[in-house]
Amino acid sequence: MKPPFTFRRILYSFPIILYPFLVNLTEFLAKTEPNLQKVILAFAESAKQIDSEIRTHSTDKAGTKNEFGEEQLALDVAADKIIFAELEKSGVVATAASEEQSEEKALNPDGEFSTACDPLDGSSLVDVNLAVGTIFGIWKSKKLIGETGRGLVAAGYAVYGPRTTFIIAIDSAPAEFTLQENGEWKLTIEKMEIGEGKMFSPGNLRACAENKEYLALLDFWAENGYQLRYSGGMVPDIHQILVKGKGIFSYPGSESCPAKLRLVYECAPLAYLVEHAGGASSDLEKSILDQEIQSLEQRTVVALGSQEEVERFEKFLTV
Ligand code: AHM
Ligand code: MG
Repeated sequence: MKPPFTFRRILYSFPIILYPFLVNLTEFLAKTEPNLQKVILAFAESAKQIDSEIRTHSTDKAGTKNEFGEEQLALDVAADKIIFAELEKSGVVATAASEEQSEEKALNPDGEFSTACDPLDGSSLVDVNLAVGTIFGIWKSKKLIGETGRGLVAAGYAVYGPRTTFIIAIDSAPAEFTLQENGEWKLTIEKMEIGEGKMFSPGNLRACAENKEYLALLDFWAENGYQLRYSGGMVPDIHQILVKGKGIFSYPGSESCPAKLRLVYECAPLAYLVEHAGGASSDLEKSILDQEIQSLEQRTVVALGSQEEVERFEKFLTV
């Protein structure tokens, strides 16, 4: 079933000259609780600065490793600094965590929110000039441990591609804003919805050598006329599902190639967006949103996208 015709299609057909008349992010957030607006705008402002860094910064290694022992690019470090400076400036964030740092950072003792982010997801794709992104989740609590994705009050991401876009869901279907030359974010998709459709983004194919169930599912997709769309960046891959309104992203594991995506920085925020668009998420037992955050390093098997495809993922991989 295709997602219903929505206002978003009308926006797509707008000539670029009419963009100045479209709603901007600040106007869109007018009815959102003021302090939550501040956090969202801090991430939106960070995205603008990160976008500019990506366009001009070198892709050199920083000579440091993150919490997970992965080599950091100077860009990873720069993106992380930008976000923490903006969150601190917002004055309403109690605790912030980032994939690039080992511990949660206390920002403002009176703050009412906790945030988690992956400042530059897919940064190894920057040198080949593929799209990358920033992922974030916002909880109304002073800490992240013990929370689940159900406690998110908003989540979003930015995509740095041929265009720079900012996607946000605040207890409603995600909306897309596009960065204009004057620095404004203009609403370009009002409501993103996921229906059913034959498109797949299969991560971690290396796991197939041991995970024969995953191999069988890939065979199913290949033999049944599915369109392969995989970029190597989780953000553009999920964005594609949200914009096209169909498909699945999967990243299971095997003994020697375990699932590597992180619950708090990547999977929970993206599951929130996908589920608010009418899609589903799974860790093979339950919705990603029901998984408790026990540590910031927690990794999880993940499938996100069309409900029927996520069910199929569970059916094939549950043995
Ligand atoms: P990163 O946070 O270190 O950039 O890794 C996350 C990325 C995702 O964007 C992408 O889906 C995945 O890693 C690809 O993984 P693989 O290295 O298995 O291709
Ligand atoms: Mg990442």
